[in-house]
Amino acid sequence: MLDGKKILYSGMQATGTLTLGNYLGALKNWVNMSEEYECLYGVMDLHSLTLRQEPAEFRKNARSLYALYVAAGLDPEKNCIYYQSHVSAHAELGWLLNCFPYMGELQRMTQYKDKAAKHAENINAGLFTYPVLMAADILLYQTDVVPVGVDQKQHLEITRDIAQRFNGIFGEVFTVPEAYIGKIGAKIMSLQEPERKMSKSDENANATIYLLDDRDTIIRKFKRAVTDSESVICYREDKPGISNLMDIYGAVTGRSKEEIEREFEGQGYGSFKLAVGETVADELEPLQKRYAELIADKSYIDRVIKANDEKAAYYAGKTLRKAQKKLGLTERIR
Ligand code: ATP
Ligand code: LTN
Repeated sequence: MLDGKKILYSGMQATGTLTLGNYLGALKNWVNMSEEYECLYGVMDLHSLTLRQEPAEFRKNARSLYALYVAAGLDPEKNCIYYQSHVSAHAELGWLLNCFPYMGELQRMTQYKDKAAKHAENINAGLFTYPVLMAADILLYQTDVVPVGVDQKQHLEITRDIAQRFNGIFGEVFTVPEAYIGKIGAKIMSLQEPERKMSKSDENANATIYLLDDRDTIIRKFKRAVTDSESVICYREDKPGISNLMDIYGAVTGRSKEEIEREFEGQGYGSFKLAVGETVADELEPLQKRYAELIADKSYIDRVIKANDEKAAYYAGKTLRKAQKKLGLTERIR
């Protein structure tokens, strides 16, 4: 516990451009929770290396991610927003923790199975031990709560298992964290194949709303969203397209399914899709303006990155040293 508040930790990979799924499943919740907790948010650039990155573009994406966190409403002077790769304790604790989970446990991870199937030409060891580095991220800061989309639930469970296994052998070193998964928006689906998750890496650009898409593009993508042949707006399992649009609308406006059904009773899909498109465009407009200002203000971003890197390194170093000592590694002579 820092300053009497509980600790919140989360992050995203610094790959590609953020989507509406990342925003509604994670980022928006981070902003809503940021007052109540002492918060740390990482730009997870080490995790991004499990897929090949083009160096110049990768560096730009990482910076863009940092600016998007801030543009979405996270204050870098109140919250610790930093680069994972700037705090070497992540890689160090990652190694120590690698010696705790069993191969079979990591083999069960669905993200690993999905990514291995998608990138059969590059199933590297980093892809396999990805969840262990994620556990290190979280455990370094004695985190109480980790807000993520539902796809990360399994990684949180293995983080808890690793923490409990370590604590069970060596005494209380790590706080055992809880996942926080929002009630709405935890799984935004593709606009073109609503049975699949909306993803940054989708090849069909119409399937995904990017946070930096302009208003016309957003409205056009919603107009083209795949739905069904009925024309009633209601939330049902056999209507994944409409249910997804209702989730999106509900996550942005805070309205319940029943309220949305009532609001659009008797109206066709065309006007519903337009309303969702306009609502999303309105929600993203201030974020986009702020983003453009931030990206142009190099010295401000550089200053907050530096201050926060140092702050993160300080807290992480404490936990790392505690873990090293408990494991019996010889302490450095100072
Ligand atoms: P990719 O799809 O390319 O693997 P990603 O979009 O899942 O990447 P991550 O960095 O892995 O991006 O995820 C960042 C955060 O956004 C995580 O908390 C994740 O749970 C959440 N998230 C990602 N996609 C969605 C989605 N479609 N709906 C809700 N939350 C999501
Ligand atoms: N695996 C996460 C990104 C991530 C993360 C973390 C999230 C890396 N380390 C620590 C929360 C806490 C993902 O969203 N794909």
